[in-house]
Amino acid sequence: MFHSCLLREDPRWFDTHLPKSSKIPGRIRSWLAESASLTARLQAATGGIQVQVQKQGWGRPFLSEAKHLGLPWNRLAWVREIVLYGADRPLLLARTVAPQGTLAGAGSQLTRLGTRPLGEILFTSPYIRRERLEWTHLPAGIWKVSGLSPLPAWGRRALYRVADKPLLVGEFFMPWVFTLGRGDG
Ligand code: VNL
Repeated sequence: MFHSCLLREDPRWFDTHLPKSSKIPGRIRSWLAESASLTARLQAATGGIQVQVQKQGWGRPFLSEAKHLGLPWNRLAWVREIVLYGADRPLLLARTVAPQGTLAGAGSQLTRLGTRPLGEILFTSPYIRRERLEWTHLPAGIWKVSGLSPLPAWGRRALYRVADKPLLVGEFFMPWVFTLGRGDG
């Protein structure tokens, strides 16, 4: 079984406190560091978003994901991968990985999301909080999905707790997102 329908390999993540993070331009940082809902921000900037689910079900975490989630390297986890469209363009790709134990109780909503954006749960549930945040700059050509920008892409990965159980959400931006809301999008 392969790891991802979106990515050819595990991205290289770096800590947001590293010196190189401070060199990222402000208009990009503002998205990478956003602490409120990206769903809501993209919705507001484009007037309407649609979630296209690429994969949802049991899958293989990348090694760095298994480590973050405290899973043995070969343990399957629940994986959701989506492409988010707005204004007729792909805007964001997201990969969510949850160990089986996270899907019990409050986390069981995750498996019933369908095409509703994950943000609807993440930012409305009192049981969910964000912990660690990391960033990445993906090389061109890492995508398995067609119709995306061929340029290198910025991304972020956040570890959340759902009723104290871990959930990892990686989000990758198409470059035109950084021009949204400036009148030249
Ligand atoms: C999802 C994940 C949607 C991360 C998102 O924005 C996001 C999803 C709409 O899996 O539905 O930022």
